[in-house]
Amino acid sequence: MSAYEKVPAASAKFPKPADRAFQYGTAGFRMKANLLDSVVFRVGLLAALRSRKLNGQTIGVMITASHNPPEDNGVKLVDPMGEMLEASWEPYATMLANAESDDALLSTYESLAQTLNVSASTPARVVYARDTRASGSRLVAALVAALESVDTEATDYKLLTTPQLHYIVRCLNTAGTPYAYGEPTEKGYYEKLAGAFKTVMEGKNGGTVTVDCANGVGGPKLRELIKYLPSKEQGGVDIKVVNDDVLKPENLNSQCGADYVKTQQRAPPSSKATPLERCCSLDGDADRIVYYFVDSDSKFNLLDGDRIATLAASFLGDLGRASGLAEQLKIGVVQTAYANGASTTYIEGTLKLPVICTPTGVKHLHHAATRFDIGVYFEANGHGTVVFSPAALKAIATYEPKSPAQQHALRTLTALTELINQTVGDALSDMLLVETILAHKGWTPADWLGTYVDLPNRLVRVEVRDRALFKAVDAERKLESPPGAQASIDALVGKVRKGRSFARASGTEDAVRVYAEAATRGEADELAQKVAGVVK
Ligand code: 16G
Ligand code: ZN
Repeated sequence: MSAYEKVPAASAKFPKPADRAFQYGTAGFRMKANLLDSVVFRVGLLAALRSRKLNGQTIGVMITASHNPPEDNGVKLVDPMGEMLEASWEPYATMLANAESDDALLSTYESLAQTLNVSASTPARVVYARDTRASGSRLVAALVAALESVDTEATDYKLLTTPQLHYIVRCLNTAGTPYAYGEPTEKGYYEKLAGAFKTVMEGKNGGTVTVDCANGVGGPKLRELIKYLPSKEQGGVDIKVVNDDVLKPENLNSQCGADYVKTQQRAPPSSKATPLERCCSLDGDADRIVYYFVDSDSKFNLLDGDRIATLAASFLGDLGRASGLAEQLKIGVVQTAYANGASTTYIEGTLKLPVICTPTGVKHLHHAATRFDIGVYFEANGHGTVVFSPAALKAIATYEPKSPAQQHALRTLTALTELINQTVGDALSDMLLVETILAHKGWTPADWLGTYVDLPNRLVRVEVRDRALFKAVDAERKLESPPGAQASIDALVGKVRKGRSFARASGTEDAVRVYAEAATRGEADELAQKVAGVVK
């Protein structure tokens, strides 16, 4: 008799839509919510299997579709240290999701358990949460049915931002160890961030910031966080919360949020910000953030992930030197090919820090960032954070400061290791980081923007017959196939000043994306159009 004999009957309530092929992509499964019940059920089975494989360590399941429209939803797994699911397990998720019948699902599951040498008698522990989408609670029911069918200890954390769930998973798995990450509760998250923020803001004057919450889960969670933060009078920041309506699900990500602002290159139409007022936008699950302001000539200025990365790297570099730890803390920055070339030049030339380029997707950047003592990683779209290596944490914790100035810098550095959510990019934590740095540097957003001048750039989405034909190499900066395409792109790039361009198949949509930058707007636009012509 199978240890998993309850699976087929449970699965029968969440039948797989016929003629559908599912794939665990860059950020899990994501699609129209009405197609997702069977997928969530099967992801639940996989979460239990992964927990058993890892000796009962807690695995997280997040139900969200991030910046996608309200009728979509998605599901992704969180590994024990709060990272994304290990890539070698993604194909198992895909296999389970595509099993055509309840019995096929059982046999796929059993053979996976056998191949992976997973014993059904090992405990399985799973925690889960969801964003504010209307379909979330229905999908949670599918998840719970799966977890019950394979005897899993499960805890419902209800509504959370994606990074809050990542935080909780890490806390649960490190409790009682020397690497304990914090209290595994939502309150613990707020207390950790707020405590660190109070310390880093001591003696500084915070500014005022308007936060667009994309009408998603970030809204209520930011309002909660604010209760723990010092007020502006107490040396904190004045945070104005807008677009935090979660009662009308259709408003989610609609005409607002980080993705809208980044792709439209404009403030949400609802924005009432006056010139030079500092604003930022979160995405629907609050793991992305971009800043922006309108200047006195009504020009819109975006401070995206590249800008946050350069700001953070510059500040951490200052603190490394001021604390006397510069030698022991090798700082590096991780970007993707989408990073503006001017940001890369600024990091290497002005900040004198190394830059690594990786393929798109948080897991690639995160992994590369762990190669530095302090790894700063951001995608241009606002996904990112800073990770500190165990050696860096130890150096920071044990260094004996030689002067009051060193002591002060060390105290700030220590608090930053607590303020920054090191598990994954976290819009709320990133916002407090940016506010801290601006307060320390005494900068306005215009000062921040003035550190370097972005190269004009253009992003084009190209519909192609078969995007699988497009194979990128060299961190997606070059096309290996179709044959000849790269040579044509190189020839076009060579004709414009400061030209750079690449084409890559999207991991989330059926399209190829073309990015181009050049010395002038006209040249960037023309280069993008011509390269789009090559891939069409
Ligand atoms: C996913 C990734 C995001 C990336 C985007 C690229 C995560 C959590 N999310 O949303 O980082 O920027 O895909 O989409 O890794 P694309 O492949 O369609 O350009
Ligand atoms: Zn997101």
